[in-house]
Amino acid sequence: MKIFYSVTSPFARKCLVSAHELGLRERLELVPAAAHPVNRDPALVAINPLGKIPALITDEGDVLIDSCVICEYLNTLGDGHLVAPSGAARWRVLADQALADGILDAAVLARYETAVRPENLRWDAWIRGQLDKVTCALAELERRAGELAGRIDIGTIAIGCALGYLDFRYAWMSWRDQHPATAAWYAEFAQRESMATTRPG
Ligand code: 99T
Repeated sequence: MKIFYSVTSPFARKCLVSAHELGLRERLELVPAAAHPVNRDPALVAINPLGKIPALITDEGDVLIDSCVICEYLNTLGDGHLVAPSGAARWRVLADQALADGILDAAVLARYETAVRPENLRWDAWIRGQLDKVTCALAELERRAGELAGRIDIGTIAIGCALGYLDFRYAWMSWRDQHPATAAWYAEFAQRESMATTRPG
């Protein structure tokens, strides 16, 4: 299988961490890709019309896009322990993934607003709105941090990748100061080999 990725993409990291936890990491060939919302990479667009990473080409030649879809696929190739098959546990895990991905969607959009958009076209209120999503989601995570202990699933992997992205792009936020329970959980989770070997940088 080939995965189009970049070391700075938290969505691609979710897939790499999932593959590692499922014992599939060696089956993934990493293809670096330059995803950009404006300067779209034609080689990537040929695989994924959205021009986004991650994108996966399976051994059968099928293209799968979006980290949630790719992680579900990897989960079915492995022993399936990252997503509970049914019941309340399934919805908890998927809802946690959605919350973490929502943090990432907002954080990546705000990042593009400053890193990509010309300064004279920036809209500060819009950036603040995106970052408020991050703030509100972190508060919700802190309320439920006690439920995360001991869980290795697509929900906790996504949360770990979201917190890692905040450390990488938004170190100035110092999110740990207001979220000690989340910080304590993350300190342990980030030591997993799957997380340590995929740290952005
Ligand atoms: O928006 C674009 O055209 C290019 N952006 C991406 O490909 C980002 C890279 S994160 N990926 C996504 O937005 C994927 C979202 C999708 N729902 C999924 O796969 O889950 C790069 C962040 C950075 O380098 O700071």
